[in-house]
Amino acid sequence: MSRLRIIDRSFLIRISMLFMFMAFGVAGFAAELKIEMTQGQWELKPGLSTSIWAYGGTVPGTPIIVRQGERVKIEVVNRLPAATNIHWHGLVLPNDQDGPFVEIQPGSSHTYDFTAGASGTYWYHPHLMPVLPQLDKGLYAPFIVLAPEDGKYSGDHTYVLDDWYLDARGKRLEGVASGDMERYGNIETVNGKTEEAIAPLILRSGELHKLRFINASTAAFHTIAISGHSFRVTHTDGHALAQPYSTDKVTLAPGERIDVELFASGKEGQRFEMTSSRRDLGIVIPIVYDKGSVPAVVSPFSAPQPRAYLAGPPDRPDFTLELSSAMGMMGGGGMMQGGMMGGGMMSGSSALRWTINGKSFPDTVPLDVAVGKLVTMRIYNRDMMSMMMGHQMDHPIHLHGTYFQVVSINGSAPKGELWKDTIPVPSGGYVDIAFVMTNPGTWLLHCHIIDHEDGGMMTAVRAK
Ligand SMILES: [Cu+2]
Repeated sequence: MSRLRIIDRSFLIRISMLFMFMAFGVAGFAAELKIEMTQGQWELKPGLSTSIWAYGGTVPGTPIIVRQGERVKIEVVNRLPAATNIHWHGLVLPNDQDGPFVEIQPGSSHTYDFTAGASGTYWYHPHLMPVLPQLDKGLYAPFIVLAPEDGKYSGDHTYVLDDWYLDARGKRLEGVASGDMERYGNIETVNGKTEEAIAPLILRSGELHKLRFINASTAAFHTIAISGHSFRVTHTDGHALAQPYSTDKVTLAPGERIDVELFASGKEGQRFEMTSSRRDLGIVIPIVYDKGSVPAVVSPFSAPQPRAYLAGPPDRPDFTLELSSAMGMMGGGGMMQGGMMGGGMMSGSSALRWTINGKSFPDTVPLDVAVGKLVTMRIYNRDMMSMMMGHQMDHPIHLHGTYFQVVSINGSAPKGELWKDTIPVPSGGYVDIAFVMTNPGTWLLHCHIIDHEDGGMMTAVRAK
């Protein structure tokens, strides 16, 4: 088991990342990177450590920061006691680089080799079923593709949100908490730290900072509010908004990312904070004003040209999916090792399974689409059983292989074009999405609440 001195190692990784970026971070050149997946210990705050699986020994794991159009070669070495793989969430890649169908056995390595396309905030995590026991132990990290304008901000900060289900000494608790149907934590972290261990954001009056929020939780939605300021939301899931908007809080479903601008309107010596709506679980990011001020930095963000596939909900979508749940045996093998075991979900030999059009993966019916052709899809969240059990929830649906336009939420078009790769389908409601698969292959569409994904709420999209 790797028990390296995490802080020193983390520092070295960040320095070597910086060197890598300086040496290779130029369009046309390749970024080469080696990531070891190891077991270890991680300090969430002084006096509270827990066992982790991690990319490069840290939580979040080694951040990958490249530029648009840059070739990326990543050798991943599996020093974990289980087979695993990496999915590059949100990146549009050739099918064999996407991850889910790769298996990296313990002791072996695998090299991913692809070109980073559109700029944006992405992330990476395991995608070998069951996903929950791996992602939940800390296997996640940011993947940032820089846009030219990103360098014009006073600072560029990534905040990866997560939750942990631990006892008072930091030991992982198994299954789900009493009364829960998913694995929710009792401690929440930002960038692997909770409470007083969270680093403050240092601002100077007049600066304009870019903040990138990533929700790496397996089930928890996170709402982060800011005091004394507003966020200007510029990107969702890495895609620039046609109509950026201001708000004092943002909510992210599992898998989602939101980029905001933060204008430092405060004064030297003032203090503010960004807090979770579940503040008592530990996420409070102090905002501290440093000495002095700078001339007000103007936003380098410019809204993209319109590129909508559709103006409103389609009359007859190509595909209609209904998200639900059912009691009964899972299809396929090995699916029940996920979050539902040991959490009171088992009832004799049957269990709650999560379904798309009445079936659980791998028995779901694959969706056949043509490469380069527009596909319209309506996704209903009609989970009557969960509603009857007082368990209404949105299902954040993630599509691999491309991104999609959100055409409607409950029949209403969003204000301005909205492009995403993960969309919460509201409880009792529906969303319309439209997309074009640009690369052939078998891709996955699934709920990013990992208990639901492992429990069968997933289907294949076969692009030919
Ligand atoms: Cu779900």
